[in-house]
Amino acid sequence: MSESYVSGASPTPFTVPAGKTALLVIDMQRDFLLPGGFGESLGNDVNMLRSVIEPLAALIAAARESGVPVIHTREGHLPDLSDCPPAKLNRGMPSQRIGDPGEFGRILIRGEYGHDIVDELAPIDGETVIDKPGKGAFYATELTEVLEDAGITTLLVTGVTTEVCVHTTVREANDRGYECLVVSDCVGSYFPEFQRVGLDMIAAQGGIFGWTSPSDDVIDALRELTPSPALHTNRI
Ligand code: TIU
Repeated sequence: MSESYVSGASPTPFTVPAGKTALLVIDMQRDFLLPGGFGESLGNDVNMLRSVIEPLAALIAAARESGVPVIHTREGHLPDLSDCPPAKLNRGMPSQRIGDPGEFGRILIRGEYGHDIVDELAPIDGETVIDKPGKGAFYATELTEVLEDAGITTLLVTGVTTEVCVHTTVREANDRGYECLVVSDCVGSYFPEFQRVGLDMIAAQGGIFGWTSPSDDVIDALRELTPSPALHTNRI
């Protein structure tokens, strides 16, 4: 099928066009998901995010099976912090700041163990990994070029955290003309009320920022796409 539908999506059914859809996996990094990383240094209970891993692993597997490219992002900075504005470095009252030595290397620094993606969701050969210094995946990255080169119009958005990097990215994507569906059980927040309201805000007002749906319905739609042999190798 050249397109399929997430029929139960809010606020309306969502079209998944074959060859024009990518799965975006935002910041599923050890520093946010494991104790001892940046998320915990900000005072958060990282266990709140771990429920995302299992459904997201299943969704990533379905995307790969359907020939839908998977694009991963990682939030982090150069070792000399030249890409980290003081406003970000000094914000809040973290027990450890970006660049400080943590349990998994220097916190949110590219190349460190904690900066990389959790083992369960590790990118496979050929998948794009976007390193981003900000909360949004479009700011100061090559994401626009990657999507344009691959002819992507539609994003299935997952990752952490719902109200910070997922929201910022979906808002950036909207202003650039992308259709976004946020997969409700594949995004996570340290705050249950932010999770609920963050998802509601996407689909409110007739889908002001896009659509939401649980992953089961998205996986059903992905399975209805018939991957051509070309699409199977269409990793970006
Ligand atoms: N603190 C928080 O909720 N999130 C971040 O700092 N980064 C992302 O969301 N990736």
